[in-house]
Amino acid sequence: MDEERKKARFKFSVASSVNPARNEPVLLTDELIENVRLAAEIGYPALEIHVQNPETVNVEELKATCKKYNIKISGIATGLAYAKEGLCLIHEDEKIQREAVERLKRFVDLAARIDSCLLIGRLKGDIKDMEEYDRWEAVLAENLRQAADYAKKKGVTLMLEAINRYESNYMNKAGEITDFIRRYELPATKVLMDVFHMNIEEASIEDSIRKNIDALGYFHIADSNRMYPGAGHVELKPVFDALADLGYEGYVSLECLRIPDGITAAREGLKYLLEV
Ligand code: LER
Ligand code: MN
Repeated sequence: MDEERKKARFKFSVASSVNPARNEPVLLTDELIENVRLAAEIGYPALEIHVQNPETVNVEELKATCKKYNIKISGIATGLAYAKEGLCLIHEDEKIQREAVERLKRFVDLAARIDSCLLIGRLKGDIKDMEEYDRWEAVLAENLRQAADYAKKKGVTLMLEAINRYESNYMNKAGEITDFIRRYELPATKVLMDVFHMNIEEASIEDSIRKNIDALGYFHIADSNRMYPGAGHVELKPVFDALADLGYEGYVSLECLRIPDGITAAREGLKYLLEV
């Protein structure tokens, strides 16, 4: 697979989590170290890790395993801290907002040690009362700014994800995330685009990539049904052509459902991506 890695148009990665929920869109679900080995064996140059608490990660062991298998950690997804503990950057309880910011700082520490970035989606929470949109948007910006200032000092980038309307009730389009980052002048913060969400929210996935390319930092890939790319009906070739034409050099990471199973989906998805 090393030859395949070299000729790939993009740096591909695959999402993983230890013991995920049944419908969590991650493909490798063993222990962390075994997930690194599996990703390398399948042919991925990188692994995305979904982590609830960064302080539970054995960093030295992870670094040694990545070195052994010549693999990088493309990104650290933070959404489990919301799903499992309810941490949220716009929680009505300010104490929980502070806990969410502190957790993000610990995630930044981990990212700095393993030369990775943070993926932030569900931690941005839902706005309970849309009449108070401006107030909560400003709370999100101020809390993110604390994490982003800290990240900047440590050389880490925060990737803020545009998530579809059924999972998040504001900033569902990539352009809205770009606009938010610019208006609040958040340092070290970029946009995370996810084809699954874009297929629901954007008029044209390619146009949205073109318009937001300067802010784009990380890319999640799945097909229309959130199965591995090639298993649904999104026209993916124009999406990859747009990314390539615009010189995108970040990661393209498979964040898909385990159908028919995680390993098969990881293999089939990579096979498709190397050909498209
Ligand atoms: C996270 O990257 C994401 O895309 C969410 O839909 C996870 O459920
Ligand atoms: Mn995603």
